[in-house]
Amino acid sequence: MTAKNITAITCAFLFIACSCGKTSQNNNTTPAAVSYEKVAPNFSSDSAYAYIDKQVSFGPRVPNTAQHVACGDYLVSELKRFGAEVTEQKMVVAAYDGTKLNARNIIGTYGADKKNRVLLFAHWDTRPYSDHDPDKANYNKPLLGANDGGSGVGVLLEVARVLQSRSPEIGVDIIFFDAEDYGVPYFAAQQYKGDSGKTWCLGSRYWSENPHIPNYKAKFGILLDMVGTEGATFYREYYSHRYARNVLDKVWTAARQLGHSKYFINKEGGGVTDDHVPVNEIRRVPSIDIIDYRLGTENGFFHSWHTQKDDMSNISKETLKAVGETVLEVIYKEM
Ligand code: AHN
Ligand code: ZN
Repeated sequence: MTAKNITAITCAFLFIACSCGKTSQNNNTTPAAVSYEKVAPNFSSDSAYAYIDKQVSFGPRVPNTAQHVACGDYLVSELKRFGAEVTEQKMVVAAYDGTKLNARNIIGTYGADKKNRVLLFAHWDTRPYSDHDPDKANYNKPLLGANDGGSGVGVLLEVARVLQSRSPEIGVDIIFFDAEDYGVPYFAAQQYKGDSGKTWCLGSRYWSENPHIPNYKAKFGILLDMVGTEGATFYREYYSHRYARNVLDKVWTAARQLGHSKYFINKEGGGVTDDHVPVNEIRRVPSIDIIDYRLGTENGFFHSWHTQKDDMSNISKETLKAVGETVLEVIYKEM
């Protein structure tokens, strides 16, 4: 290689490195251009909030309980009410400790005949353990999951309502995955170390291996997980970056244009074992995780994560709106 070539490559590299740094700085500090005109219909955060409240009113939604069945039925009826074609995928999956979980993925389809599709997903089950509660006596208690289990579904139900009001160009599939949050409890981690990552996300893993439509494909996917608390911060999560960098760019750009850069931070975050991992690795739909990640906290998540306090008092309509508007904008711009 000639010296000139090396210089050219070095310059190109420096240019890329510098422009990346500059872009991320701008995205965090520049307010949305005043001239930006939203293309999507309005997202009602009051409605999204009400759908979360309703889920929480059933109590914890742990597989193999009556509350779980009742809430699942409610989600099916809501998707139908909003005009989706609904598929229920019932399955039995084995938890880390051998418990057989009666689980159900709930799928709502819009524009079934359209080839270009986007997949939106969230988990709807709640954790049987409050294993990060400050009080040890609560470790074996199930939690309400307003944020963890309720919020992503609440936002997507409101997205469903909007989809019915005006069809976007592309087809949309909304999947509520079950049995995401039955992973090895923190207090038993010693016993089960090794493949503990595979004990989470059982519903999405099942669907990725057995999609409701043979060989199901979508252009891209967006997972919403813990999207409801005040002061939520969404970083560019590691697996999302690895498998679906352009989707991160698309979503973070829409958020910036809408003035939501306070929530959508244009910086890399850590990796989270979540439902987008099997969807990326098994189903091969390039998917990102919009997940509230807190830098500098002990476990990386919001203060009530996996505690008895994950209740409605944490849910902020402003945060729901930022997420819902951003997702809708991406959907209505897609061809
Ligand atoms: C783990 O803690 C391994 N994954 C986080 C995924 C999760 C749990 N999302 C909600 N609850
Ligand atoms: Zn959880």
